[in-house]
Amino acid sequence: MEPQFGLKRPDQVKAAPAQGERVPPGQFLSKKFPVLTYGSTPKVDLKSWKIRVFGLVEQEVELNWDQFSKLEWVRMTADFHCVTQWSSLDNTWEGVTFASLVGLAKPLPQANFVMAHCFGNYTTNIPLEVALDEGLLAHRQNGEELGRDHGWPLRLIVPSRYAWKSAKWINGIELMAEDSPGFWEQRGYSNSADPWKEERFWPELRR
Ligand SMILES: Nc1nc2c(c(=O)[nH]1)N[C@H]1C(S)=C(S)[C@@H](COP(=O)(O)O)O[C@H]1N2
Ligand SMILES: [Mo]
Repeated sequence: MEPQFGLKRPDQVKAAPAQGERVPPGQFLSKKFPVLTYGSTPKVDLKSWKIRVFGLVEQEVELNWDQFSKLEWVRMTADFHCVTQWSSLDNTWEGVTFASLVGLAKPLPQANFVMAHCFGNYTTNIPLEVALDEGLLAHRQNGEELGRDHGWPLRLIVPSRYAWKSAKWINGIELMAEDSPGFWEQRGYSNSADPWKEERFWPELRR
């Protein structure tokens, strides 16, 4: 008989990574990938879809889906941590790196922060360095196109931050000199949002 529930013999669990190494403090592992959206899922049409890189750039860039899909595509595997305490490990995302799209616009030296803009008017802010280092504009997750509720056709993925920084239905990338809070950041969520430091709310404002 198989042991009930998660009980496993020690030799069966040995190969699994220690949970503490993969799951940040206060988070629980989820096998599912729940939908977390403030408001409703925007209706997006690929025929009229555009993404714009603007603000502190040498040259504003606007691409339609056809042009975007001709950029270099890459694959990245990363964990996903929602501030509501679920974490989903080892998601494979496919798309274009933030760095290759934003590179086309040539950021000016004064650009230090990014505001991601979305269909439906959600926004979130990220340091430019972080976005350039790890940001991916993803169209596919685990081998399939994103579901409509998960940001189709394009979402940002920023693995090192709580998932509200991973803007769904992204359609604009604004480069800014000064930091400025996005939707949840204006409503008391942490600006830096590092799950390993449990930066859930806004201690940085109280300091
Ligand atoms: N445009 C937009 N992006 C968003 C959100 C949102 O409400 N609107 N929610 C954020 C939050 S809080 C999380 S946890 C993730 C959830 O992504 P999922 O719905 O694909 O699981 O998307 C983030 N990106
Ligand atoms: Mo979230």
